Amino acid sequence: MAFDYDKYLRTDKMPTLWCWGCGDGVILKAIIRAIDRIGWSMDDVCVVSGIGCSGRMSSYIDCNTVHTTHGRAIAYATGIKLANPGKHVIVVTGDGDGLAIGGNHTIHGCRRNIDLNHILVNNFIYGLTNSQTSPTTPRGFWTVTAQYGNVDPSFDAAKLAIAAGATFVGRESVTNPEKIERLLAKGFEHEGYSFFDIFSNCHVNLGRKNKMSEAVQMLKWLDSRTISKAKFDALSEDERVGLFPLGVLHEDNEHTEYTKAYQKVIDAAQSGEAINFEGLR
Ligand SMILES: Cc1ncc(C[n+]2csc(CCOP(=O)(O)OP(=O)(O)O)c2C)c(N)n1
Repeated sequence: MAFDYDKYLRTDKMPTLWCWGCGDGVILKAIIRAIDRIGWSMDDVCVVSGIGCSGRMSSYIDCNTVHTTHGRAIAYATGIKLANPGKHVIVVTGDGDGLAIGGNHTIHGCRRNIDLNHILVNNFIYGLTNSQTSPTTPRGFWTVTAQYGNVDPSFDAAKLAIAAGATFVGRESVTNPEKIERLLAKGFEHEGYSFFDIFSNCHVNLGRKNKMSEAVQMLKWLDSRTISKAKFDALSEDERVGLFPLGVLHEDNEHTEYTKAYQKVIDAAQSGEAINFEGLR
């Protein structure tokens, strides 16, 4: 039987505002299937997003949603999670939203290891505002702010999240929707900061100016840059250049989740006794 997406969607908001063939729709459906797979009640889920094409994600999912300001989704989500530790918070940002203007918030969310599920829709460009360079734009690509070709080195968002302290980090690409679903389901169930670097296609505002104006051309390009973690690990340093491993890249169940740690502050404030830091990792 076909999957009943309508059960989870604000159907009155359809069709979406995304361009035809945009990877954001693939990610939206994968989020819904991952929630369904693990059986979360939509009353217990809050989707928080920033501003950008990807920021529209919160408009379409029928649960508690907050469409916040550019670069600040993690700050809102942190407040929501601290006030409601028993609820499930999913944050959706773009690569500009989550790594440029909001890069600061992303690294500190990771450092705290707060139980947020951060989906970075990585389309390598500022999509909504028509093609400005983002922190993940590959070298040499034309953007409206790098008209001779982008000279900046780019971030590996997953490496950044791991280094900053996220305790679940994975990457998938819209060329394999089912793998995104499985990765999300695994990370959603992880207690701590789960960071998902999801490669997506923006053939309209990135591809068009870089000889990939069709969605399929961009999807082939995504496939040419990605490889399973197992295969990646078997490559030499030189062979790894320009390739991004897919799958679960990092998982650590040792470190204390932030709302659990923060409960000690609440207990201390209520009892008047000093915080007992024992047991915190
Ligand atoms: C404070 C602030 N600065 C700039 C903007 C303009 N702005 C809106 S979305 C965006 C970038 C979107 O790119 P990205 O986050 O990569 O998301 P995408 O649209 O590609 O999904 C910018 C610069 C804004 N809305 N608010």
